[in-house]
Amino acid sequence: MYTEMVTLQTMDNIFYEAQRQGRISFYVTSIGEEAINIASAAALRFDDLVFPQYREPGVLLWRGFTLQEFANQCFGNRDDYGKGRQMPIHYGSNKLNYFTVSSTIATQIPHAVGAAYSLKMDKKDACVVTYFGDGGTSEGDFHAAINFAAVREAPVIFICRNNGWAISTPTSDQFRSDGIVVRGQAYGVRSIRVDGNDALAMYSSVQAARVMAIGEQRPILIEALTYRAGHHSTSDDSTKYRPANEIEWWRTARDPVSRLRKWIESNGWWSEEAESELRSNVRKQLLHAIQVAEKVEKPPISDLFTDVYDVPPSNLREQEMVLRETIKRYPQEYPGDVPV
Ligand SMILES: Cc1ncc(C[n+]2csc(CCOP(=O)(O)OP(=O)(O)O)c2C)c(N)n1
Ligand SMILES: [Mg+2]
Repeated sequence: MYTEMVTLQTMDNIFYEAQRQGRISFYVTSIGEEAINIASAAALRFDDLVFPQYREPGVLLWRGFTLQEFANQCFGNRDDYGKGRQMPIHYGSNKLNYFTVSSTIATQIPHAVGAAYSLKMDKKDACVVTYFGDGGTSEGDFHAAINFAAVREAPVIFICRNNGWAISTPTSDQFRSDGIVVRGQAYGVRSIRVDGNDALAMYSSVQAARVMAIGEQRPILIEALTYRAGHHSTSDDSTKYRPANEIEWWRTARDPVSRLRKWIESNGWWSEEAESELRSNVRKQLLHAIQVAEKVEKPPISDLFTDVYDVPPSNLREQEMVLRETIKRYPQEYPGDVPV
């Protein structure tokens, strides 16, 4: 768990820098939420289906998505499973039971509950896990989904990352309830509140939740208390709406990565040398992945028009024709690395 938390932290730093250098268009970090990401993933089984928001790439990392696969998606190259049709960080993997990230807040929650209900009907020994932020619980989708799960007793674990902010909106401007845990209880869903910056607590709460969700065939909510220690995304500067010393305190005194490190060190399982070797290895692998991803050709223009309709309708065919003619007429206005 510790090495994956460090990998996630390093990936965030390197991809964030790559965005700042103009090499990718957008990025979202999970800084401060590494324990929620990795420890929850570690407590699940591979057959459990994951419906993420966007600040949980660590779950995918834990399941074996390679750094090269992350880089391919962020660079939107030919090897990206989404064929470059989504913004960076919208990862997905059929193979790893990880549904593709959808930024439209909370839409994954009803999908997750529906999938959990289908697992129940099929009597599968697995559950569904869905992640969302505190902001996600301000959407109608959250309420409809959790009520459906409660009534139909669907084996789903709702993991809310209460990180205090929905972009620049603090939780005090979103709700007057005592966080999220009471919302689960109000819908008749057993609910746990946990310190999201404590990897061991996170692990044991998700492990217990999984046993209940599958064994008792019912939903359960986990509210993981944390703090979004990075900006919301690369389009945001959070020092405009919150004090820099507050961010600094969470990044240092409350950092979940160094907290777990202290514990493994005190058990004699880790050392300064192991730490620097790990960090330099991961850094090297990431820089290599970025260099490779950058050189891979972009998906062809024709991919823009596939995968929605079995037979493309006439208006779509017309759009493709117009696009191709326009590119031919103004070739200098279009990126040269996209095969036409
Ligand atoms: C339906 C919808 N409304 C608004 C947005 C714009 N938006 C993107 S992220 C976000 C905040 C979400 O906050 P939260 O769920 O707490 O997640 P966090 O970013 O803190 O991890 C908003 C309002 C959106 N993507 N979708
Ligand atoms: Mg939030």
